[in-house]
Amino acid sequence: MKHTHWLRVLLGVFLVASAPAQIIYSFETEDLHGYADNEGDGWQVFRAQIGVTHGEYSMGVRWPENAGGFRWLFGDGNRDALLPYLQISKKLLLDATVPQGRSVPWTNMSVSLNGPPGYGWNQANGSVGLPRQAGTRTVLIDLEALPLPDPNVEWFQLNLGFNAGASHELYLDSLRLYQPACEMMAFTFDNDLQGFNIGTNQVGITLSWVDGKMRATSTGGFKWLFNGNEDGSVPNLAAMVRRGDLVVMDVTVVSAPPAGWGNMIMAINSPAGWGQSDYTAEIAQGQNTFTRTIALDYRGVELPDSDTPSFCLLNLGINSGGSMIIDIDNIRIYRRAIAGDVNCDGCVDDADLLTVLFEFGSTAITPADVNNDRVVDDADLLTVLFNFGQGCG
Ligand SMILES: [Ca+2]
Ligand SMILES: [Ca+2]
Ligand SMILES: [Ca+2]
Repeated sequence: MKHTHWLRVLLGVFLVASAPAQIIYSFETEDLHGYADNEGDGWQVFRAQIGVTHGEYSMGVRWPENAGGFRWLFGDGNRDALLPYLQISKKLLLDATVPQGRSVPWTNMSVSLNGPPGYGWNQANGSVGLPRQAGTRTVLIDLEALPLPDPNVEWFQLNLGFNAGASHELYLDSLRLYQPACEMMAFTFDNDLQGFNIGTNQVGITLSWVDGKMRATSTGGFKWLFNGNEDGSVPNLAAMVRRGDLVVMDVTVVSAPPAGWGNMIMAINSPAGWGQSDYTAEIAQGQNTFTRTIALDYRGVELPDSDTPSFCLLNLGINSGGSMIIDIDNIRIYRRAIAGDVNCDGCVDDADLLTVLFEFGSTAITPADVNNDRVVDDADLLTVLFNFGQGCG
């Protein structure tokens, strides 16, 4: 008996080797947490094995043939599967994969929380950019501005509204909590613009330092916010971007573009080349002014091959339908997950081991539950031990 138990534990360690913790929805069940339905409108929502980043399945979403457009997918309303997570964090991450051969001009997602009368329909301001081209990208869903219901509410849903400018196909997995512990802070704009400028040939854009933030005032269209000359920028930026996947920042829409849309891309410029990301984040929508955290996934771009290249710059490209003013603050790099790195400091060591030991037996939602099965036990301990030393030194 004991033998098979340990064998199962060991297999578990290998299966979850790169799983990030604190996953809300993994899309393993047939009903996909309620999102699976078929109303005969040409949309297909199905359990799939493409773009799997946790477990064995993902959720496939296919737009009707030859048509873009918008559709809501409603969650199953299982309060206890959702609310305890949002009580910890209202910032979420979701992996979204576009299969080979697909691309669309634009695509994004609206998000709402929904409960019984008294709570009702609460929709986040603005939309979240989704990947347009083949590959897996992680998107950040910021629901901080939305209230949570009374914990005893009868049902509680997270609804996702998918939109695209042409027929699209996406595979979603690992809806999980954003972990502030994984942030490496790069630009806080405490005293100045930290090297950001508009270059010499651009017109219709100004940058200014306002109250510890970087303010971009654009007349509209596409503009670069350059991160200085080759000797500029943050000294340890290269080391950070080499250990991360996402650039995260707080964006305030001070004055919304009259045409109702604004978005952002990025490029990491180093001796390795101009590494421009193919992911587009939405930053403004409608006539609303609001603040939220956005993320730009830069997987796939050329990164410097050492922590101390001669230069490493983070350039941001903003685009809007007409004049727009935004404030940018707290640009940080979100660390890539290392299996067993419970405290997300980039190294699997005693601190991670001690956290698992101190929380042993806990059934709480905690990073110490490395394999995300809602109990901290020997499987989590073994993952830490098997990966001991990873990322250190
Ligand atoms: Ca899954
Ligand atoms: Ca650690
Ligand atoms: Ca566990």
